[in-house]
Amino acid sequence: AGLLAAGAMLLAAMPAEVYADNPIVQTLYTTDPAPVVIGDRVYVFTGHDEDGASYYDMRDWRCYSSGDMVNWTDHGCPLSLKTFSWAKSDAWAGQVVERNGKYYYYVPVIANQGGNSIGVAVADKPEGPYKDALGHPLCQDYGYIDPTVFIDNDGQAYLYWGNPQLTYCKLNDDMISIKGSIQKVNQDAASFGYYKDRASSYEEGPWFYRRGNLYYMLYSAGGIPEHIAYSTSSSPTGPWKYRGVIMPTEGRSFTNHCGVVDFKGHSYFFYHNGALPGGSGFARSVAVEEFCYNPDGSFPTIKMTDN
Ligand code: FUB
Repeated sequence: AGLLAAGAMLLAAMPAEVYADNPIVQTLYTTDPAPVVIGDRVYVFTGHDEDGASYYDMRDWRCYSSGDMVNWTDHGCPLSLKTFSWAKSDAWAGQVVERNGKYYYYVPVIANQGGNSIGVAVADKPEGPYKDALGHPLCQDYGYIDPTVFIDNDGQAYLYWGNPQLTYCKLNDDMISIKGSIQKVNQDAASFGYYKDRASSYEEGPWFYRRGNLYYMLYSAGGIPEHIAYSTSSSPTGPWKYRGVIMPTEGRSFTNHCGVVDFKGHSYFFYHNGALPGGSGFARSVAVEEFCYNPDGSFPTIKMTDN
């Protein structure tokens, strides 16, 4: 594997003082980070904006890992549109989860015949290569993008996704079939906030996980430009309660997209912006900030690095 694809990130001894050489990948434009801890490393799966694009031009996904949040290994391209014979474009925001020694990668794409679709690919190693697990979409409908996956303590896996309608299903233990029916989430203001003239601030990019007995739904919010907000629930399927803004709108990308992970006793918030030279809403870069949860489990406000 290539060594140090990304800029070095220096973590200071004092937890409050973090000096990050963001963006963490400085060799190409990366988007939509999905971090996951596997063994003693954190892997970050990303999208990839092609150079020189004036609209979304995204054909493959990328994988990076680190054992210390300082030195990053570039694992290259674990998955691309070519993995799915039935897909033609829009390799957007995906996420990987491990189950029983296999790695499942859920991604949104546009099918050859048109239509937002979620595909699932499987590999024996986190960095792939991944193979299409089904030979067809797991599910398909208007706005079916940005899947986030989480396996609860009782072994039940959940998949959430959607723009502008947050939607979810349970997965069977095989991780490649849907258990029961697909459900739409209630998105009133008490659940997902109110922003300007929008009925709900929820837009896209959900990131679903559990911490203690609290379930978190982080998401891109507020339309264009986006900020990151969150809601919590005592149940994996809601009802959700709006908890506020985590990362305000900033930077040169009109989208943002987050992923959160705890790694070696620290909490990290991954996101994207347009901070590399030439950066824009279609030339984005993944960055990370260390943070501490407040004692009640709420998030602090996190400021992005946009230098
Ligand atoms: O990267 C393409 C799309 O932009 C993602 O699916 C959204 O979350 C937004 O980041």
